[in-house]
Amino acid sequence: TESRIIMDEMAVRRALTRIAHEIIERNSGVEGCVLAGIKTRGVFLAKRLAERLENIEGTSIPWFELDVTYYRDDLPAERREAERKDVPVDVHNKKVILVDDVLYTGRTIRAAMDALIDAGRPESIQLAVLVDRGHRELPIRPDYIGKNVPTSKSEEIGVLLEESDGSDEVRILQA
Ligand code: 3GP
Ligand code: 5GP
Ligand code: MG
Repeated sequence: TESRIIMDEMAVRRALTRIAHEIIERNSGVEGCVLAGIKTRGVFLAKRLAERLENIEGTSIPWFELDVTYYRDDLPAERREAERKDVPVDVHNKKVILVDDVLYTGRTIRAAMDALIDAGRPESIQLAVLVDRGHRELPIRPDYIGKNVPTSKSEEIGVLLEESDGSDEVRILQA
């Protein structure tokens, strides 16, 4: 399979730094903001954004891991029930910023919004993604985007992060 690097370590780092500044500008600071990292790699990105926001603003910002398996519309009911996890942070009246590595159909984000709304009533929900690869199947759009990568449906975005893969790199893979 063919593959090509579209973001190297510096590009990933700069994108996250830019997004941190955009979050601060959009929200006039970070008061009342909470980051929710979606399952595997979104969690590492949320943690990194929280560190940047804290460095820039000088106040700590809560972040937590969100597992949306229970809320997906494409799993059998008995499997979903087993996967139900609690949201560990009070999201009521908070500005919750969802963080994921790749945005594709939008179904994961829809599920994440369900999980949050079940857990409380956020003041608002925003979305930050490292890569937007297009092909939405729902009316969902990100507020903060690391890189827009137009793809065909047969292509895939490979995301490597230091925490899980030993280095930072984003590739486009032709299946
Ligand atoms: P992540 O660890 O980068 O978040 O579930 C294991 C991985 O597979 C997760 O990646 C998840 O986002 C990813 N994944 C789940 N559904 C799809 C899909 O439809 N397409 C692709 N390419 N990856 C998916
Ligand atoms: P969705 O289709 O719901 O937007 O994406 C489903 C999940 O799969 C999300 O967590 C998203 O990050 C991940 N995903 C979708 N497409 C890709 C891809 O091409 N590469 C990677 N690494 N993850 C993807
Ligand atoms: Mg993901």
